Amino acid sequence: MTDRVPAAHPAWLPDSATAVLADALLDATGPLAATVATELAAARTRFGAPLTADPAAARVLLLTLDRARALTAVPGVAAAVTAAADLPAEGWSRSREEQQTVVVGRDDRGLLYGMFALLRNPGAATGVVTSSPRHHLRMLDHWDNMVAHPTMGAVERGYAGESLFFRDGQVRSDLARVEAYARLLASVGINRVAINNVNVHRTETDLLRGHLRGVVRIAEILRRWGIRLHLSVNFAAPVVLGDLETADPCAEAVAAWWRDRAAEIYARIPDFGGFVVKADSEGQPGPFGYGRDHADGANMLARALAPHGGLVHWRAFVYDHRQDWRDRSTDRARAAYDHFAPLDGRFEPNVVLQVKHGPIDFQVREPVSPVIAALPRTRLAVELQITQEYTGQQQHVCWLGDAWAQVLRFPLADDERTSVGDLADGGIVAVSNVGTDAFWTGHPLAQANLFTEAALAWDHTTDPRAVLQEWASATFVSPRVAETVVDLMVDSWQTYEAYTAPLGVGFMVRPGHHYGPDVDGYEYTPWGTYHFADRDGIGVDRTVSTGTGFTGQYPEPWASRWESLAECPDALLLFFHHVPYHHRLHSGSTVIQHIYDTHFAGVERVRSMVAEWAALEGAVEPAVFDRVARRLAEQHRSAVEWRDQLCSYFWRKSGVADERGRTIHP
Ligand code: GCV
Repeated sequence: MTDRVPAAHPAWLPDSATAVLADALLDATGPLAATVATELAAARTRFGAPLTADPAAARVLLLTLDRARALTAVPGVAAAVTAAADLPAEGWSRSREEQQTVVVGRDDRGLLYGMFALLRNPGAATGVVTSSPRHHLRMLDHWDNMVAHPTMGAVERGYAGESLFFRDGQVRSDLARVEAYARLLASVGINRVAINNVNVHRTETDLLRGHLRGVVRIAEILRRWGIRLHLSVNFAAPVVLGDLETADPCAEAVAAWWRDRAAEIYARIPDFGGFVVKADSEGQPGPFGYGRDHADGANMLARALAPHGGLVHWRAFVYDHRQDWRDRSTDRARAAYDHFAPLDGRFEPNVVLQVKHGPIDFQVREPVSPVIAALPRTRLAVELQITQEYTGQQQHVCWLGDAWAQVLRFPLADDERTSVGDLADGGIVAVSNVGTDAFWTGHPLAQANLFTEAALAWDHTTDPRAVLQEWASATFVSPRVAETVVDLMVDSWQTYEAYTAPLGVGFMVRPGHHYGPDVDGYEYTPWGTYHFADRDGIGVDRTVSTGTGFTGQYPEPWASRWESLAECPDALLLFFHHVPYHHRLHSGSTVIQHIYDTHFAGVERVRSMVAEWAALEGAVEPAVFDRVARRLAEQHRSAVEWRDQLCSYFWRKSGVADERGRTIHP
């Protein structure tokens, strides 16, 4: 038996899965009922099952709650109705008996999600199950450019081909792939997509107006799958597009300009989601240029969108990217809190502050961002990165489910019960890892990251490893293949961390593209990303007592725990403290020995991953087998490079030999 990852559909929804819909009966209201009907029609065309009009005889019943209530005499319906009645919007229930499966959506969107859950797992056990989202905003951000950027390409930090939406400065004329993508996203419950890069260059600035016709075409497709479209906007758009001489958020002409844009957009896209804004960050324009603050900027845009029901996602990723590396008191980790915490309470209700999960930038390991607990009167979304910028760029297997679950479950608030996920009342946003690549994500196994992120955005308390299992079983028909894939992936984040970034230190990557090791690559640059390794030790002192004071931005108990060298967990040690190489970790090892041991162990683990995959030859479709095998070979090569460079670097710096006498290049 072979497995396949088809290009036109996500691997977890092969055409064969839709067979279950061939003899299904639909009775539903709402705009998305038409989409469900199309799925049924496609399944019938393909599998040719007879159509039954008798609900009692249909093997599968797909109902919205309002319709289901009239059918409670049909076996299974009453149980599903009872289960669905108390669910929030977008939820669904499923009752399954030997002969019949009933899916009831709380609304049409819930029905769509309930239908896809059935497709993903057509052999689910009998009984009643329900599912409903903890987050109503489940959004993907695309960092797609309309014109390929000279250094960043068509998709900034994209590792899966070109943009699905744009080509040569235009919205693509053929959007068939966008339709398949929207279906893919609906199948895992994503309900909002920002289609363009937060770094908004000249051509993309005109998506608001000159390219609006194309945006409308994309929005129409997404709408069919329950997805609202958002645009990233250039804060200086009124100037860039040549209409005004200022983009001052407090100038009435500027506010009026944005009101006009909003009105124009909503006239053509009534369910438009809103604007995403990267302002005063890494060279993007913003309110600082006019002596205003971020609340002034965000609120001006929010007021333009409010009459239409739109949102402003205002990013908190604001820091000084022209820092002097000689100045050890300035700490990039502090920046977002210093800028935004004082603004709590000043934002309009339709502003969502979008905060990266860690204080620096999607490193392999960071503590959670203190900003997430610092603005209780502000709607806040947590931003994750599915695209593997710092985690192997979809060349390496690096399943991030454990990492994200740790972040989202982290009890950050000072009551020690409220998790990061609970604090994300503005939803979960993630940077997409998808492009025109035949497998969608470059590395076929990177599809698991998209699948897992969506599951955690739906409910951050979900067990990520169960999600990985579900993805593997839905993707690979053979249980042996699915089992091997899970085994190969389940600790792949920990493995990646082992051979790259020890103990919470970050940015030892090659500058610019961020692939591969370069221990001092960022050490003397203006980007604020330093490790301060010298002959005696390594790490950033971010304590209040002797360092940058960053630990003081956290609520208790975290402020004290991370301030204390004795209590700080090993995994974050070098993020918070500068310590000598011989410092003894909680694990019993020293810092220097830990660096050597983890790097050697990480490479060994990659070697075993290569072997595990090789054993599947013949059991997996050749195109998938080859793509993964080639990438695993690159992962191994790269892991060896990481190991050798880091071990040599720290041996040379410290002069401390490896206790185990392994080969370290002098
Ligand atoms: C879209 C990091 C990335 C940039 C990205 C930025 C952001 O700095 O390297 O490519 O820009 O984050 O999140 O805005």
